[in-house]
Amino acid sequence: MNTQALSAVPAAHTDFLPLQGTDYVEFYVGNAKQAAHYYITAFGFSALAFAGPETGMKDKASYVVRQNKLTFVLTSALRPEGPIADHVFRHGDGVKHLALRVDDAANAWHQTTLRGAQTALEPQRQEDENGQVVMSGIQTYGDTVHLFIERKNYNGVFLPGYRTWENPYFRPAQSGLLYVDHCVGNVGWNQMNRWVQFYQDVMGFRNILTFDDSDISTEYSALMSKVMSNGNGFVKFPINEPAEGKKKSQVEEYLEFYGGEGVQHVALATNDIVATVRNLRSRGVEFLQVPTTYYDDLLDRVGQIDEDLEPLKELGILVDRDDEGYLLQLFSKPVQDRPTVFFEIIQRKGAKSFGKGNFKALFEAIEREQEARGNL
Ligand code: TYF
Ligand code: FE
Repeated sequence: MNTQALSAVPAAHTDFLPLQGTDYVEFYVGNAKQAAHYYITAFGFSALAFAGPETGMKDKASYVVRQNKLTFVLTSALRPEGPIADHVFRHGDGVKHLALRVDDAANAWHQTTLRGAQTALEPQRQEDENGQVVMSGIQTYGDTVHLFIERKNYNGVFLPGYRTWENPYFRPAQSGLLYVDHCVGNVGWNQMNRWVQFYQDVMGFRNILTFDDSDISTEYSALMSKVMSNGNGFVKFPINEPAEGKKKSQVEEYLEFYGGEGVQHVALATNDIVATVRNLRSRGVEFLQVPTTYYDDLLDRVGQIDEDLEPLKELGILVDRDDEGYLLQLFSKPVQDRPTVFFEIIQRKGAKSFGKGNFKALFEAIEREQEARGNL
């Protein structure tokens, strides 16, 4: 084939929803002031911005914290009625918005609603002296919403309506967390394929990995999982559904305590997991424990790795290998009293997979926690 013929072939497809990555994750919580303090103190985020009555928002308070490319928003209702109070009453603390950065938020909304998305926010322009932001939103699983954020014409601290927030007397060091690697949703019985279809048809994502019951033994906390990725791979959303097993599925436990479908974990990337986990642990973040026997045959399973085995063992860090490299990961305990949302800390060294080789050890650890809660 000559170049002329090649250039005459129209592009196979263009991405109708180009995403630049995760813009922010917004949690609806019972006490945003204290939750923000936790992410600063325990996770090493920095205070960035605030919105509330003092900035003209009468019904809510939002605290924005940032660490490198990671932005979390902690939002609480100020009154007993309203959508934020209702969300927290039903779900406890949880993720409301997975906000995605786009170049054109009106177009993102048009493209996705055209393909069947339910609207959560019609394209809306917000302005202040720092420029303008366009936002729109669509519903995903449960009460979770994807916001599309267009901020190319904005240079304010976060969004219009927010002002800079910081405490000069309290600036804990960061912990080395860099960006959102992936966000996992737990959906209801037999709902995984419905949501896979949604991400395919409505958002133009592809299914890049599938874990079924042959990967995830029903001996253990049973689930099925499919990983959905957008075109450039910047946004990855695995979807879990419960599976029938010998014991109660961890996904079922989540659905029961969350009061429906929602975000199960957010995976946070680091490029030095030993330092980051050591730091987080010393600041009070609690992680799942695997038995030290996990490390007995680790190097036989994953081969040569750059890290010393001792610190990995001391910190309980898990390792898995795929065709392209390896990854190191560790999972926190749930970060609220309900056994719902938790965090994953992940360092990728070439691997693009999700730690399938750790499922057995991980799910046994989760199962021990479920057992201690009386939910098995
Ligand atoms: O995101 C993933 O797919 C991996 C594996 O409760 C995983 O982190 C799946 C389910 C779960 C914890 C981790
Ligand atoms: Fe994960």
